[in-house]
Amino acid sequence: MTVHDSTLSAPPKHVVCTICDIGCQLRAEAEDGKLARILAHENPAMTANICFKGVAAPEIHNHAERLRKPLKRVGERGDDHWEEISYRQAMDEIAERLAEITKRHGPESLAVSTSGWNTQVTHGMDRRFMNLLGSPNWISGVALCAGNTAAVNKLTYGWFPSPDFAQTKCIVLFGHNPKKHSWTPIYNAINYARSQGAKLIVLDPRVSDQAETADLHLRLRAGTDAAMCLGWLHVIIEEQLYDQDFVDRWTVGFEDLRQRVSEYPLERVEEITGVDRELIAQAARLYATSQSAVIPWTPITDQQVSSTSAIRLHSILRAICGFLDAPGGELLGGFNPDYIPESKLQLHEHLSQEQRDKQLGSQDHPAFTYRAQDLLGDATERVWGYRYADIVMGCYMANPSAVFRAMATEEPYPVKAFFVLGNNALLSYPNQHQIHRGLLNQELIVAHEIFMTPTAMLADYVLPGDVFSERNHIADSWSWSTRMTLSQRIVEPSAECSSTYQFWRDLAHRMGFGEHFPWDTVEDVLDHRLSPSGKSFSEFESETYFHMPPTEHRKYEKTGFATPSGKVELSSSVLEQLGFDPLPYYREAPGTSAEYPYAVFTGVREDAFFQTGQRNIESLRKRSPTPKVFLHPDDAAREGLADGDWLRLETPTGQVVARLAIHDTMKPGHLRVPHGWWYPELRGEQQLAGAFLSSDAVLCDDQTEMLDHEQGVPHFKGFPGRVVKLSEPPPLPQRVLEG
Ligand SMILES: Nc1nc2c(c(=O)[nH]1)N[C@H]1C(S)=C(S)[C@@H](COP(=O)(O)OP(=O)(O)OC[C@H]3O[C@@H](n4cnc5c(=O)[nH]c(N)nc54)[C@H](O)[C@@H]3O)O[C@H]1N2
Ligand SMILES: Nc1nc2c(c(=O)[nH]1)N[C@H]1C(S)=C(S)[C@@H](COP(=O)(O)OP(=O)(O)OC[C@H]3O[C@@H](n4cnc5c(=O)[nH]c(N)nc54)[C@H](O)[C@@H]3O)O[C@H]1N2
Ligand code: SF4
Ligand SMILES: [Mo]
Repeated sequence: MTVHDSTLSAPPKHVVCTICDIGCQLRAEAEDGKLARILAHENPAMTANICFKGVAAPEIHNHAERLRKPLKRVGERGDDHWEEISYRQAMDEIAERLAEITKRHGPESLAVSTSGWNTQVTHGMDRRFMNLLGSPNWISGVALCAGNTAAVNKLTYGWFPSPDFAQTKCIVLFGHNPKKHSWTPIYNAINYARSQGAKLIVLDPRVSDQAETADLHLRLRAGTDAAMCLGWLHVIIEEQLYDQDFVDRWTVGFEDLRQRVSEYPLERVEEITGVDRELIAQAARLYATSQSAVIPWTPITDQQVSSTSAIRLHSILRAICGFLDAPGGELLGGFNPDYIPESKLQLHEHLSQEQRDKQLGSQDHPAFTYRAQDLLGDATERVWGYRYADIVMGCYMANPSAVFRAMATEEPYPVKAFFVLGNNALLSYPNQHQIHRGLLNQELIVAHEIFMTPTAMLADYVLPGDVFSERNHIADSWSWSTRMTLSQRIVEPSAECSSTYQFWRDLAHRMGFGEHFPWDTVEDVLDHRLSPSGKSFSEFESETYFHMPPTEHRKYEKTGFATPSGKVELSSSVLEQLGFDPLPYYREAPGTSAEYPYAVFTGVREDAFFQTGQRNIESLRKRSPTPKVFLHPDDAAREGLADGDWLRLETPTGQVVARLAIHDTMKPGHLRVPHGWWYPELRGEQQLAGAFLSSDAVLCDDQTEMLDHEQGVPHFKGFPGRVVKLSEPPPLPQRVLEG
């Protein structure tokens, strides 16, 4: 269990917020053994503002509904009836049942699903456990967000860069819309860059907050980002706006790329994207001729049928315009030499080739699985010193849709044990009904959670997790940056709570590989991870809250790039070897029709919540009491709908209810759906607390034509749908309807 410290003190300590996965550096104060207040950091660069959710951390951490005791299911799966048991009993039983299931069905019959921030505080121990056991079937929300971007970036230049906002002269946002209460540090960084004269180009179907003040706004049709990038390249190559010297010395495949790009003249790109060709050319010129420029990571291109091409096209733009590892451009940081990365701790080398070959989805959609990423192993070792570079934990994943299919159908083999940690899996991937069938077909489900979620309600065991105010940590953004930031425990966790680290460690000891988990506590792991720096965690925490080695630019001049050719692969040798088109292209997703006339995009975060969370936090729920679907006034008028009406949104895959919000910022013909809605207050009244009523995951399909070929990620940006006015209110209690 967690080591208890009797000297917990009241003065503010440094924390890294993990309510969302951006990890703001803040300070926090405790009173009477409870988190009392979140305070701004003393470093002026980090004090600009704190988001609603961060401020609400005390309400979240001290909430009456926080899980505090391990629960064991009684009755049918999903009935939500429990008995409280001890942590020790829960772990003993889980270990025994897992051993029995994996003996019967093989180690690959265990799948694990987790997510961004919670993964980071696990120190890679989940993968370590699975690699020792022999299961390759690890999935995560990062398959749809940043993790997959990291894996696909590696195909082109062997790393996942981070933008140098502080010095940049041009920022390009492909849909990404950081706001004061959403992705707050990036919002601050953009504001700072703009105060220093940086130009802003926004590509977004609607007038987003960032679009409102942008220098150029391109209102493209949803899902057409790859075509837009091909149009930009057309201009940049034709007008010779690229960095000829870099292209000659450091790239392979430029002539093939030129050929491919010639298939996308601006007339064609205008037709696909709906954006005026002159505006496309103007934006491409502004980007390419800026002294420095960044295309920050965006989830928008992580979730389209042409995702791999779109992500690669961002990489290619960065490279040929000379912005890679350059001041104000995109920094290829590499591993922080003072901190052992998760990539090393995960022990991927322990997983046999036979088990790697069983990784679900890797045959059809290999890009972020072992099958593709292993082809980069030699180059990664040569340039970055480690064979595995699991940046953002997105580089050796199974395919989520393939895992849920195997759970539901037992094809190509049975997956019968499912562990879900810090992830509300039922609502967090496409095709929610298939996920549900998969969960119902399990012999063992373990959820590690801080609140009872619809996914946890389907578990056999629910283990209470700790939160950031209760754990020590050093965050390094999953090796995405070289920053090391301190997070200090300021209050004691409940006695029966565990960290995700502790969970894997304790399970490993029960399953016979305790020797590979020699660290008793999180602090012991932190000491180990810090060993290259010669410091212990307590020394680090007493000396600093932040450490970052000096930035060194254009390191590739000494080492080459971590790709098989050592160059930037404009034409990807890895994709070619796997039988895919080595060059980027645009593919149109199944489109709108008379029956389903709108292009639906999901996502667009709500300020009050992180993803599927916090609907039970009163101060936050007040800000957004009900789910809202957004529509342009002309479309609403044609449908005979008024602002605030309850409606049903239908797609060929499923339907949800929500209230209508009419906004002239919407692009006509498009429907915007929020992510992650369920109703904690309906627990006990509706199946799984209304998990199927308003969740975007029931709307999104994951049949082959709706998936990106190379990665198998779903198309969340522009799938066909329609709205239906409800003749009577949806099956929700009055208090929700009035919300
Ligand atoms: N259908 C659909 N799916 C999506 C998306 C979408 O728009 N639509 N978005 C995708 C994106 S961009 C992302 S980033 C992912 C996000 O996926 P997740 O990061 O899994 O997001 P959440 O839904 O917030 O689930 C996190 C869960 O962790 C719990 N939790 C919070 N803190 C802790 C902790 O400290 N310890 C433990 N053990 N648990 C904790 C919360 O209660 C919550 O239930 O989802 C992806 N999936
Ligand atoms: N408050 C709050 N903040 C959050 C989160 C949260 O849940 N709540 N989640 C965090 C996470 S994990 C993520 S991934 C980020 C996501 O946050 P963002 O990166 O900002 O992404 P979204 O909010 O999904 O959508 C951003 C914009 O993309 C536009 N868009 C929709 N479809 C397309 C398309 O096909 N192409 C283009 N170019 N644009 C399109 C939308 O109109 C919208 O304005 O937010 C993070 N910050
Ligand atoms: S943006 Fe808000 S919720 Fe996310 S880490 Fe920062 S303070 Fe926490
Ligand atoms: Mo995300």
